[in-house]
Amino acid sequence: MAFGDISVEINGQEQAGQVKIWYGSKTGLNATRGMTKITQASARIPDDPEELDYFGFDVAIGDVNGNGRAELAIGITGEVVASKREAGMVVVIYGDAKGIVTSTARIETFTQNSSGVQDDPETHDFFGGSLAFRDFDGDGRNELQIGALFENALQGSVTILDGTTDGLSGQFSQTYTAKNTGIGDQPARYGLALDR
Ligand SMILES: [Ca+2]
Ligand SMILES: [Ca+2]
Ligand SMILES: [Ca+2]
Ligand SMILES: [Ca+2]
Repeated sequence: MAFGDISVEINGQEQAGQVKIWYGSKTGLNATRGMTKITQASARIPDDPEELDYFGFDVAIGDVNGNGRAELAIGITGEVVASKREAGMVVVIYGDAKGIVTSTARIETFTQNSSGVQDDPETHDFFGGSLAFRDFDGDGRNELQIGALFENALQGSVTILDGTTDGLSGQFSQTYTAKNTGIGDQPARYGLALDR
């Protein structure tokens, strides 16, 4: 189970945000293992905690490479990308036998500058504002849906990255917007709620 908490002050930076992870056990939450906290100050997590980063604005858990270990995706909607304020970024931490351990895990970041992700980082895109894993093609590996809530004057967009044996791939990614799905040119905030 993972929870995002964006109201927390990290290293003196207000609303930098953090994510708390509790592991399960046969009898409920694993109290022995306790809670793990992840922030942008954690080992090997890209960038730093900054004011209004909103790290953990949304979180999602799913297995993208089909190895039986869950990955953790974290939205950082307030992150500055290419000098654009609140363009937003997503961090994916791959799960392994130890769980989600940032000091050793494979870690990837996605922005609208990443290959296969349509559009460009712009001010107030809020990329990563909604996240969900779902196996759309039924191959046993989850695709990751990423909402950019305020893309194009609040119209919103959703990008889907393919789950492969090598992890998430932008190669066959698709981006849907309010416009190209027939909702039209209006502030629909397309992608605000994703089917999990
Ligand atoms: Ca940051
Ligand atoms: Ca996995
Ligand atoms: Ca954009
Ligand atoms: Ca799949």
